[in-house]
Amino acid sequence: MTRPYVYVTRKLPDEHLESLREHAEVECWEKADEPVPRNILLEKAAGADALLTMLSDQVDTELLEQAPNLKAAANLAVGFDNIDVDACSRYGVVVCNTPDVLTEATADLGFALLMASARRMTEAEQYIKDDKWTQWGPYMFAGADVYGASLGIIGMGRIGEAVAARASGFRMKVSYNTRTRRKQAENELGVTYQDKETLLKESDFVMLTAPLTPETKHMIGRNELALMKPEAHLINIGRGPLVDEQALYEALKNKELAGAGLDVFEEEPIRASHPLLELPQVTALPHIGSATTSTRNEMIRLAARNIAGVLSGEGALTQVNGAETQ
Ligand code: 8YV
Repeated sequence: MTRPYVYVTRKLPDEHLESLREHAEVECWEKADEPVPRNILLEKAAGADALLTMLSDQVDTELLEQAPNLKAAANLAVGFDNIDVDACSRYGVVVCNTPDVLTEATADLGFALLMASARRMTEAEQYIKDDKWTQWGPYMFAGADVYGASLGIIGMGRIGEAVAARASGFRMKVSYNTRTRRKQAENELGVTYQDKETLLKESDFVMLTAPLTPETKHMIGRNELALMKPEAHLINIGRGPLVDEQALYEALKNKELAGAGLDVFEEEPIRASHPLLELPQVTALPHIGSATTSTRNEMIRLAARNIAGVLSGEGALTQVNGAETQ
């Protein structure tokens, strides 16, 4: 019997793909830092039993139609908005993600962005690099307090909870808003449920950790930003399209909001000419929420084990779509 064939859409370290090689022939796209071109992805998918994909790869009907043997698409991310999950279910393709292993690293980065935005760290560092630090003034780069401030988390999943746990060490007053109320988090973390409007009005910091769905797209637009305090900061570690960037740009430019810490953007990657980058009160990162070496290693291992599980018939560890695909 021929061994299954798995296509991996980035060059990933061999040692983390071992569990996969036990079950399949594995081929990786030759580059670690550049996405596989769409035509090559389609060509490889046509002969593949499984794909190990990144957020930059679209797994859609066009691909599924041309991939008759495909049994699994394992995304190297907890989010899977690049994958048409319903279509995968219809085509009998198991969709997997990498939850849990990236929770703490992503929450760390969210908190780092919050601190950086509050204390104007990017702006202050640029001041030194531009060789402007020739004097001192009592309000030079005066920012916002983090300790004791209020934090509103929108999207209280695993990452939201991990952010709340960090915030408790800073004695922050944490509220949250999410589709379904999380009583356990309320009891364990001392967080309070608030409707979105109240949360936006009352929070010194608003952190977005929600996934991107048709319902969450532009959940923060002109009206929502107008509810926020002018001294407040918006932190986004979820997905760029949660925020209407044009509205955010205007709110920041008009000083209706103090700052924004953004790890994600509406269309990634952004270029240096992106309008938000001209604003000193924006701290921007290139979507590196889960980028610690050990977390990335774990994510790759989990994605590989998921595919191995599907191919061996044992089942995936972290499957996104329903049991009907098995
Ligand atoms: C990804 C992410 O790791 O997990 C997610 O959903 O956005 C990041 O943690 C990164 O985009 C690589 O796919």
